[in-house]
Formats: sequence, structure tokens, C-alpha cells
Amino acid sequence: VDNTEAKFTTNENNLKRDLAAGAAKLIEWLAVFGRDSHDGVTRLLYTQEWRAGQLAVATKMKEYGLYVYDDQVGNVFGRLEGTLPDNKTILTGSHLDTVNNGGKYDGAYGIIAGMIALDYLLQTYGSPKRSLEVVALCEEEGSRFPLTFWGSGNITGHHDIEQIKGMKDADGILFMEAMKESGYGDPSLKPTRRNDIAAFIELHIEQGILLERRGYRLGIVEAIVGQKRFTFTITGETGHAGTTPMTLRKDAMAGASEMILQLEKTALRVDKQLVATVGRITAEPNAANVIPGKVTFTVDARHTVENDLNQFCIGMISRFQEIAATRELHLDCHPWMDEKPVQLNDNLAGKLEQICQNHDISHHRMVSGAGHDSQIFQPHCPTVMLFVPSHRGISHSPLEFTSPESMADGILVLIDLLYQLGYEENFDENL
Ligand code: HGY
Ligand code: MN
Ligand code: MN
Repeated sequence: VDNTEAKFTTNENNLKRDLAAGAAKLIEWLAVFGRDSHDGVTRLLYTQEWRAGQLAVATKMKEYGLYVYDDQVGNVFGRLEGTLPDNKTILTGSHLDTVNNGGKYDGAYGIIAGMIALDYLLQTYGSPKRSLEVVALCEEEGSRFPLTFWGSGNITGHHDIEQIKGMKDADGILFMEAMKESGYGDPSLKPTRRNDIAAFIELHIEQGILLERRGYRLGIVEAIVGQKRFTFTITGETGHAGTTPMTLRKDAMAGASEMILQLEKTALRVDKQLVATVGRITAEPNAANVIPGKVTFTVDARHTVENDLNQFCIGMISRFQEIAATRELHLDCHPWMDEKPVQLNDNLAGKLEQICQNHDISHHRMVSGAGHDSQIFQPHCPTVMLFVPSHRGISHSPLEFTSPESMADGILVLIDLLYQLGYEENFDENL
């Protein structure tokens, strides 16, 4: 048996203990950047908290002996240069941004796992044959601006700077301004588009309860659901709450409420793969004694099958139009996200399965109901995801938790996969 194998497996328990301690420490360290007043983490793209987190990640990557650089939109990379001339890079990592009042693990875990894995590989085996990189992707959630996957979308050509011209956040701040203020967006900076990535591996928390409930230690993600997001604006007539008879109202809030309940009823009738959520709603003038003249709400709809998702959304919009017509309201529909369902790379999934078996780690192939940067990378290069359990399936919440032992399981498997792809002779070209 090749002695690296022996060395790696004999002190595996010690290694796992160290990985668990290291991961727990780094998760708490990164959560400081954006700690909010409700004990959660809020690190929105191009905000001060985001910038501080990004600088901290870059500094830590340098401490680990990685070559650190960033690109035009603020993706931060830590690189272990390969000794072979072929310019293939194996990339791992996840997103640095969070939702409002989010948890410590969503996105962050994939970044710290990649940092720990590269640190271990460099200390144990020296320089790889093929370059290995960990990336802190600048944005995935779409929490600040109405656009998701800004980091991975720029690397893969799925997005470009043209798309964000005129785009503003809820406070009316221009995307371009916020990016420039963070020191990015300048054409003189390193271009974002890359063609050297031979594989992308993303470690992430499951954000659901399947692994914990069924007792699996890791999830190997075969596919990611498709996702569409819309903003609907209902316009009626502002009026006095006390003097306007019920029969004479054009109440935008009542109209929106009927649409939202209709959405839930229809989604329940479709099938359990379909989920639809109204996550954000605003009313104008938003006063207790005024009939709202304008209500804006978002819809996030997802399904594993593209056609079923499309049919559901077409039906949703026509039902909203009927309700608006009956109530003499005006309906405006603004679709701003449309990501297709994606099958991830089966060869890489097979490698992860084999590694889990080698380490006697229970694992389960599954579909992700959450969207991830991996669905943007997969059409661009062979991509796979590895899930660690979320306690009680909680995510996008300060209560988000994954045990250090589970985080170590994921990092142990990542180390093996990066070793195979980065150090072993025969890189499997036809992944
Ligand atoms: O919304 C999602 O599915 C992911 O957390 N961005
Ligand atoms: Mn998320
Ligand atoms: Mn995420």
C-alpha cells in the first residue's frame, strides 16, 4: 500500500479531531464579520461587513501559504500552484455573502472547508501536480440586489457587468456604485471570466432535515432544483380606512393577500417537489389607518423539473391577473431570476461515494432544494456538491447549526478528492 495511504489512514481519528476543532474555530472567526443585533450574520454584497469578511478571508488564506488574488467583482481566490505545465485548476469553495440575519454556516462552511483542506494538503504533500484553489465567491443569495450568483456567474460568463447597469438595492443605492465603493468594477482589475477550471467541488450545509432524520453523515448532491423569482406590484387606490365603504375600495393589500393564498393552495395541489414562497412584502403608504394603494411582494418558486416549474409560473401569473381584474387593481410582474434545474457530474459523485466508503462514512445521493453556485458552474465544468447535515434542518436563521464532527467528515472527504484530482498522476480527463 502506498505509504501516503497508510500515513493518512493510520492517524485518521487524530486528523478528524483536528479538522473538527479547526472548522469550529474558523466558523466562529468568520461569523464575527457581519454579526448582527439578532445573534445572526448579515454580510450583504459590497457592504462594510462583507468587505471586512473578504479581507479577513484573504489574510487567512495568505497565512496558510496560498497565493491570494481577487477579480473584478470581488471573488477572492487562494491558490496552490501546480507543478505540471497544464493550466488546469481544481476549484473548491462557496459564497461569502449571507441572507439578512442568516446563520454562520451557509456559504461560509464551503470556504473554510476549502481553506483547511488546502492547508492540510500543502503541509502533508507539498505542491500539487495540478493547481488547487479555494474561492470565496462574492455573492450568491440575491439578498441585497435583485440578482443572484453574481460571483460564480461572472467566472462562468453567466453574468456580466452590463446586466447590473441601473440596478438598485432597496435603499436606492446603485449596484455599480456599491461595487466601485468596495474597490471593484474597474475594467483595469483582473477579468472574472475563467476557462482553466477543470472541476468545481462545493461543500455546503444541507439546509434541510433529510440527512439528520435518516442518519446519514454526508449527502452527495446529484441535482439542484430550478428556481424562478419574481417581484409583483399591485396598484389600487389609497383611501381613508374610516370613511371608505368596503364596496368602494381598490385595496392593494386585500388583492395581494388573495393572490398569496391562491399561490399556496395551487402549490399544494401540484406535487411535493414544487415549492412557492412569498418572502418579502411592502405596503404603501404602510399606515394603519390608510387603505394601501400599492403592495409589492416577491415569489420564489422551485421544482426539479423545468417544464413543471414553467407551467406552474405561467398559471400563477394568469391567476394573479384574474384576481387583479376582478378587484380593478393593476398588476405588474417583474421576473428577475430564472435558473434551470441542473444534474451535477456523475463521475465526481462516484468518486465521492468511493471515498465515503473508504472512510466508512454513511452517505446518501440526493437532490438539493436550495440553489447553489454549483448550478452555475456545472454547465461550465464538471461540478459536484457534498452536504453536511443541518441540525433540525434549520437554515437562513441564527439557529443554523452543523456539528464540528460533521464539518470534519466533509473536509476529510474533500481532502481525499482534492488529493486524487490534484496530486495523482492520471487526472481523469473525461470527468
Ligand atoms: O435560496 C437558496 O436556495 C440559497 O440559499 N441561495
Ligand atoms: Mn442561502
Ligand atoms: Mn448557500
